[in-house]
Amino acid sequence: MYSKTVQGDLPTTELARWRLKTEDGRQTWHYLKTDEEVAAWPQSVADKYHLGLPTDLPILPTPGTPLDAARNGLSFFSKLQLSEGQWACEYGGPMFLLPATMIAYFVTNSEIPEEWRIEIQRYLAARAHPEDGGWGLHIEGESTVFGTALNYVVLRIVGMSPDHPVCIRARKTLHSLGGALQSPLWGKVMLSLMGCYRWEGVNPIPPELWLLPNWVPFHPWRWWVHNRQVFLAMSYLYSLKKARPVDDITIALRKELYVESYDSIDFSLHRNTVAPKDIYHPHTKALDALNEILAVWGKWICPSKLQEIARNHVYKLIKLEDENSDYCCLGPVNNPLNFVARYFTEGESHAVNMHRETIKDFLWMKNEGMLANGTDGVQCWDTSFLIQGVIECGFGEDPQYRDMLIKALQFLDTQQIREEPKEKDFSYRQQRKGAWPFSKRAQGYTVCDTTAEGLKSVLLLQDVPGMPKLVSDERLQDSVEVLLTMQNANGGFASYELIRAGPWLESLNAAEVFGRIMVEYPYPECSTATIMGLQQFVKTYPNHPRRTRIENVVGRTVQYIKKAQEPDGSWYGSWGICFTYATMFATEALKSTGETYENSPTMRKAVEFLLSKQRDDGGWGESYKSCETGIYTEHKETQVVNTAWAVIALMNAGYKERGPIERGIKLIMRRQQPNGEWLQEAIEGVFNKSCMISYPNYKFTFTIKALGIYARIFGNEVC
Ligand code: LAN
Repeated sequence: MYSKTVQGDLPTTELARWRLKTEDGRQTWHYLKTDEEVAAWPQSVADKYHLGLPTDLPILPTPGTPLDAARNGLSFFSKLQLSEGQWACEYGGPMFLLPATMIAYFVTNSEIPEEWRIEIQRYLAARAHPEDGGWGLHIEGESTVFGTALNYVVLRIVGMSPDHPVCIRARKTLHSLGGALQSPLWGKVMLSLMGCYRWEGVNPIPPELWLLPNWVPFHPWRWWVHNRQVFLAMSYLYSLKKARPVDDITIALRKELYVESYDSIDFSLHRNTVAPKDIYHPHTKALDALNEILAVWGKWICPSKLQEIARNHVYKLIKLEDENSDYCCLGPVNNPLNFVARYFTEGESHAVNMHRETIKDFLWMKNEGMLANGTDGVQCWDTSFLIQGVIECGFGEDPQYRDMLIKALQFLDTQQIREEPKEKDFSYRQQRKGAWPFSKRAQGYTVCDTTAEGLKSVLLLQDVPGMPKLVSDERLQDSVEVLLTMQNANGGFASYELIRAGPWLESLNAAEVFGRIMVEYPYPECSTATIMGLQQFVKTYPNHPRRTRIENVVGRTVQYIKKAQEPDGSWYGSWGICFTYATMFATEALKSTGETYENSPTMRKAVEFLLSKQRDDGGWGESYKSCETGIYTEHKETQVVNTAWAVIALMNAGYKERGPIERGIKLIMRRQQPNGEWLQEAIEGVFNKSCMISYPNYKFTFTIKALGIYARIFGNEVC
């Protein structure tokens, strides 16, 4: 990750006054203004750690064995557990989320607190590209118009002067890229809401598409849920064509963002004007043709009555999304867009106030300042991995970890989703009763692998002698039922829903900056996690009536995973970077049905792939470029997280040669700090092929897991 750049004379808040609050899984940062408040609410170790303040955690005895190292890691990581039992962390990386949240705040006349203003300026200054001062799609990417134009707008919204060196550099880069006219679609929409672009320069996003009969192969209900929910809100806003009233700041921004004079631009000619640097997925001819047809349709043909019917229909779906997620929404793009949609329609209202609040669930404070997370947290996901790591180490019954584990179990108990969404079928939702979300219960979305990891972790913990049984058989069964609804015809599992249309729909991908965004795909990672959860259930309930069905599901999944193997023996990872991530999962699935290095050509190839990528220092290191290009690309440094994934994969394969595995383990041990922590290295995660996202807790959870598995298989020693 980039190191800090010169920040000019930016003020800062007092980091010692920030606190992370957790209420039923909802995590929000608070700035304490008075000394009384500070005295009444002391800063926790987790607060300090996340803010980059000294934690003063003790230096631990130098670990002599892998399990000593795991214990040291846990000694540190356990201090970061929040009071409700979960782990939190920064979940940044994407650089278009803070703009979505702040533009929504601005457009809806919401007051942006002073401490946010200060810290957002600091964050954007710290994360400006060290060479040109712009921003990219994500923190490690090159500057683009999308990143630079929108974050420039954020800086101005939060009060930075256009004459500040950070703005001057960013503007220069923006202009050298062609200015805001070159924004991709989502940028054009956000700028239009601001009144800094014109709706006639936005390609059609017609709400009428929602009125098509469901059998139509490209109906939006078939789209990947993230793209669908963003499209839903955008189609409504596009149809309203409203913007924030023009004032001094709009007039100033219109001058600053463009190379040409704003009033001279004929926006209708620039629907397809996008900077080459921004394009990951170029328009297909089919999309261009469709856009032209829809532009004529919208302008000349579509009766206004039909437009109104479509708008009302879409608005109903928007309201359902709000209500089914307690106004948190699926993510940090559709929440702010729904917020604006509701504000434009209802003015000040309960819904608008709720959005004003829930935007806070996405904001994160750290030493560099304030940013927007990719979700409303990583609560259930990271908590599940920590539990599994501890169990792998054989520490389940260790009294030292008892309280920590009970709290973790309590957290998962409270965060399981307990009921179906309102108007489930009308709003095209996947079954969710029994699911564990990625973040918190209120968000309300099932994901197959977050459910499965939650299920597996609860089963493992409740199996530990003396642990309370908090989640009943019935509720565990509910989660199994959710998983069983999610297998696709080819045997694989996708993310949130069943696959509802083929990859051909990608030819209508209008987002320009992302790949694989139109539909669900089967993923080896999600598929593995799902069957591991199901198999754990069968272990706990060997005589359960679902057993045969589960065995059948597992068999079909493993067939899918085998087919998904790349010719070099790896698997392409869609959610972590990259081949090492997916190979860890895929080998676990194969192992679960008895395949090993000795008896399976698939496993052997996987092992050969992994061994071929091990570096001289014993580690593995993959660059995010692997995700973009689909070709294994070395990071210039080896990475603790990639190394943990790779050694876990080799151990999954039952590879008997201790040497390469031990060298990886030794690297993990060498990189551990005297207080038990591992330091942040390169970014770990990805989505939609092109956008990277941080998973800072992986450097704890997967290292600990790797150390535990190693000790179990090879004995608790390294030479
Ligand atoms: C996530 C985070 C978790 C991730 C896993 C559980 C790891 C994965 O196995 C399944 C997919 C899922 C749930 C996932 C999907 C896409 C998300 C929500 C994200 C990568 C975090 C942020 C991203 C979201 C799409 C960001 C907003 C951007 C848009 C394009 C709308």
